[in-house]
Amino acid sequence: TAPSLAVVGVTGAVGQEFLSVLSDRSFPYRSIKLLASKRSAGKRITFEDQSYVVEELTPESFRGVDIALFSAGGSISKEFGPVAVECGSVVVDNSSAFRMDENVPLVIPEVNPEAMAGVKLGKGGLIANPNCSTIICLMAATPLHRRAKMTKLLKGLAFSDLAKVLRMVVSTYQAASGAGAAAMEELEQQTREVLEGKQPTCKIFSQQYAFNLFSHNAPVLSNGYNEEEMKLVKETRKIWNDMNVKVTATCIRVPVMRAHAESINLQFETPLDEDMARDILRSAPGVVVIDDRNANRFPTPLEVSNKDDVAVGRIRRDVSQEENYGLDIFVCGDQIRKGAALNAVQIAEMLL
Ligand code: 2RA
Repeated sequence: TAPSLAVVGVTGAVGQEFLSVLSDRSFPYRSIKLLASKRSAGKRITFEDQSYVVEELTPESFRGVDIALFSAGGSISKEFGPVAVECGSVVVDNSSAFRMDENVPLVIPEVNPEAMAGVKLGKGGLIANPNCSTIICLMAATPLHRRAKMTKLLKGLAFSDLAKVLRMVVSTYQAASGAGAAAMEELEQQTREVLEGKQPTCKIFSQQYAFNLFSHNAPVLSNGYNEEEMKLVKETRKIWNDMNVKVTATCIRVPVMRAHAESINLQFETPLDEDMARDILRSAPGVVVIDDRNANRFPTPLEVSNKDDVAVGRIRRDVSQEENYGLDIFVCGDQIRKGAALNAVQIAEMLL
């Protein structure tokens, strides 16, 4: 029988996208519970032509729930995730609460589905959704990291010649949606205010966002990186199961509504030329290549917004590195969809 579902944080940007994605993909369910804070309880939401009343999240909410999709912040996940697992639910958590827990799989279905092999419906379990900038980055970088090995094997080179990414340098250009619906509203409001010559209203961010950009608003750590950058470093190593890969990142918040853009530089263990890279990306799941040099047409946030696929372009050999040992690419992906809700629903689909 179809699973019973619960969506925790249903009134947020990702919560709403969970519903859109579940419907778009005709996810099978026998019942669905829409859960949110006391403040949102009582609201009515129409989902698939049915009217539902949002219920207040309580420890009893998960009785009889097979799959619970969480996107209500780390503290809610920490408080209610284990309660849901105790009730026998499988939790797919979009927060950062459990991502680095060694017992919790951190999964991008197109990248490391094997990581969640131990989680079964009916037994209870917890799977973490990676951070949006990690998902968008690895959707493009992994096929190159992994398929580079296949390429070598296809050419019959020795197993020991296997290629892999030794070092990845990522610069992100992150959309307002990553800071929530209120940040998207603030960007829109500030843009109007600035155009009308008014003082911009700054509530979510401490500085003007419209016609500006700034270092990501996540707290800065003692090593000078912010939490968003260290998520990319740590989550990549966990997802690739490679504690030696060198990753560094600079995460920037830019005045774009809901799609992240990322410039990625890759250094390989053995050569991978740009034509091979382009071919690999063309056949990579969940990836579309937009790489038209003559027309100067490459991925843009607007073009990927509300779409499932991550777009890759600017595929070129890194001229600062030895012949074909380095590659530069530019990636755009919808932060709310593939960066959060779609990835989580795809994880849920793997439980069916
Ligand atoms: C951001 N990655 O874009 C965060 C949201 N999860 O700020």
